[in-house]
Parts: sequence; C-alpha cells; structure tokens
Amino acid sequence: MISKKMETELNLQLNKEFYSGYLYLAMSAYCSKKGFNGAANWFSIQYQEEIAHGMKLFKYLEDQDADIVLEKIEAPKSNFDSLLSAFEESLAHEQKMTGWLNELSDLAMKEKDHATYNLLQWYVTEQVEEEATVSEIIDKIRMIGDNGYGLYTVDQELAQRIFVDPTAQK
Ligand code: OFO
Repeated sequence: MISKKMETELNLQLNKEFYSGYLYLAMSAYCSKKGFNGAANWFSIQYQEEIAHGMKLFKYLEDQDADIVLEKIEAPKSNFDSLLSAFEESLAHEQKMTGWLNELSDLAMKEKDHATYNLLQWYVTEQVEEEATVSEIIDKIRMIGDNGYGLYTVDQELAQRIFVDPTAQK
C-alpha cells in the first residue's frame, strides 16, 4: 500500500520514463537521417531501455494495487544541431531524471515507505550508469571534433550495441 501522494508522483515518473523513450526515438530518427546509423541503433536501444524502466514502475504500481493514470506523452523535439548535441541533450535529460528520482527517494524516505524507497534505489543506481555511458560517448565525439573518419569509427562502435533488458538483470 502506498500513499496517494506517492501514487501520483510515481504515475508522473512513469510518464517521464515513457517521454524519455520518445525523446530517444526522436534522436534515433535524427541520427538515421544524418547517416549515423550506428548512433541511430544506439538511441533506438536507449528507447527500449526507457520503456523497460517505465514498465518496471507500471508493474510496481500494479503490485501495490495503485491507480495507474496514463497521461499524454509530450512531443520531443525532432531536430538537433549535430551528433554531439544530440548526446549532450541526452546527458542533460538524464541529469534531470536523476534529480527527479532523488526527489522521489526523499519523499519515500520521508513517508517511511521502505518498499518504494527500495524500488527507487534501483533507478538511482541505473542513473549512475546511464550518465556515465553518455558522458563517455560525449568525450569521444568531442575528442574527434569534425574528423570524418573518427566519427565513422565511433558510429561503427555505437552500431554494436544490443538490447539487454536492464530490469531483467538486477
Ligand atoms: Fe529511465 O533512465 Fe533514462 O531517462
């Protein structure tokens, strides 16, 4: 049993996870259009990860017999200045997500809601990995600058990513 306030906040977070997926799908489409097929693959897998994050919350709300309210998902932007800027915007978005998840953890702690706190720690840990992975890619692209061969090589690396359901692992 979770509080009404927690139920509302978790429903909002559910919407944010699905929005994240939508944002990464938009980034995937942008990369594909620009010929960065590896980056398009990377973002499409990021989309799948976000859906998995959302579904983990959805399942938790079901298990808690909470009301699930699916709100409208905001439209993400569809154009980005460059490959680098798409990844920079992705990092900025993840940092915002981390902030929201920390606030939710604070609320769970305040309400002495141990089950939800425990669930949220999974997300907090996942955020560390999300931010670190994107930061690493940004560093590489910054190092390369406009070098075509360098960008081609990074794109080839990003093409290797395969989907592994993060919620099935931990
Ligand atoms: Fe769900 O972690 Fe990104 O947004």
